[in-house]
Amino acid sequence: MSTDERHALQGHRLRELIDRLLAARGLQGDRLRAAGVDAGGAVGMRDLPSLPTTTKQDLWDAYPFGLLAVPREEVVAVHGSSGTGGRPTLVGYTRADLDLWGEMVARSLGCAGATVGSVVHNSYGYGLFTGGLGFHLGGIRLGATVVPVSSGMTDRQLRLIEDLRPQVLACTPSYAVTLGEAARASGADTSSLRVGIFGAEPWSDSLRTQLEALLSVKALDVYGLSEVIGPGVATECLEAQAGLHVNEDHFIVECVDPASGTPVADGEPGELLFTTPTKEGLPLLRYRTGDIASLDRSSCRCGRTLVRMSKVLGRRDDMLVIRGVNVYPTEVEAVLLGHAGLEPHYVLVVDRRLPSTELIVCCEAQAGEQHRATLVRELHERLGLRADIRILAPGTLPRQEAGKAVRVLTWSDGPAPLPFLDGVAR
Ligand code: DLL
Repeated sequence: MSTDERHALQGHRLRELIDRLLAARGLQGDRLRAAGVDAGGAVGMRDLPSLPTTTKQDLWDAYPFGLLAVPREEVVAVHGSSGTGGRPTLVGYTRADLDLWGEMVARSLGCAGATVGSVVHNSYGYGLFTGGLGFHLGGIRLGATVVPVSSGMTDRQLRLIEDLRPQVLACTPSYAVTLGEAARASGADTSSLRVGIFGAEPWSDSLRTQLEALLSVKALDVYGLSEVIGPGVATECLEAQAGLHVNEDHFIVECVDPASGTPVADGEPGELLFTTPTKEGLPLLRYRTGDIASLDRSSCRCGRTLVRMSKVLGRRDDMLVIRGVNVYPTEVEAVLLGHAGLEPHYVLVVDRRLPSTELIVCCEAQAGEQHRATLVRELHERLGLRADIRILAPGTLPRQEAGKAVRVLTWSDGPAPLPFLDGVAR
């Protein structure tokens, strides 16, 4: 679709959404009225930046079903995330929402070159989390063969990969490392795999290089969040692997300065906001994701005209402030894993036992000491960061079997968060 055509479609859908929100008489409708909007017809795409926003706090305040725009009986499934900072975030899906979700994830799989008959090994967790069931619906919608293996039990996963010979692996990047290393250790044959669709947590291009080598696949990034729909909001294409195409006919994206909320220029990092004009159960107006990325409207070599978002740098609240230097964990990851000889495992420990915060970077390598001086220099040169580097023997750090990787631990007082740090003095 041309960008002009899509812009017209977005405007039309936005007006319909506003009418639905006003009619539902909930929080979002009230905010629209308070902002002087009492009919969708009066609003165009250019007015979007001045419309009210929605936040995760609004979802928590209205927990569990307060923000629904349809009667509760029309909700046919509930998904969400357990969340780190509070109550679970729950989202109700109508039958039409599930259809839309399936179509969006089918597009993600299409971005990865999957087609009717492709075998998709789906190791995203099944349950409340949207990863497993999202790829399940998407694979079925596409007409692929889904292997609903969910996360964990890595030996069984390898057996299924050997037996069913999937071309597509869908899982978190951290689980892809676990699976790849287990295959390498056991000699399991994963040679049928062509492409991995990895998302649900931030990961760097350095990890991409390592994963592509470990699993002999093209590694693509897929982004999404339960509040918007789950996976299928945006996906990298196989052709360019350069930015994630946002399905903006259904998810209108904006990028704003996280502090002021004003739009940032294309190419500048900012917080992503999504409006979901075609969702029924829990449609959202200008939802503030907290995720930091930039937008790119240049044309892509794959031919898709959809705007691309960069890889997510991190969440607004994940930024580390180490003695005045602001860094996202993915920036540290990019330096560490870009360094030949380091294993794709690391944990950042923010040591807050004294007023001046220190960063302890724990990573793994054979013959570790030879890497220390270069890592110290690269972290300082590229990020301005001075860190205490601990290079450990391979296998020391905890491995990811299920859920999202925990890359950052805080040490405020008491025992060390990782046993090998006991006795580290400040
Ligand atoms: O993580 C949905 C998903 C499942 C996406 C499977 C991709 C694959 P939630 O559990 O609600 O939903 O978590 C959403 O995870 O706001 C981001 O902070 C982060 N996130 C999701 N995908 C990516 C990604 C799913 N590709 C939150 N890169 C989002 C970086 C991501 N962060």
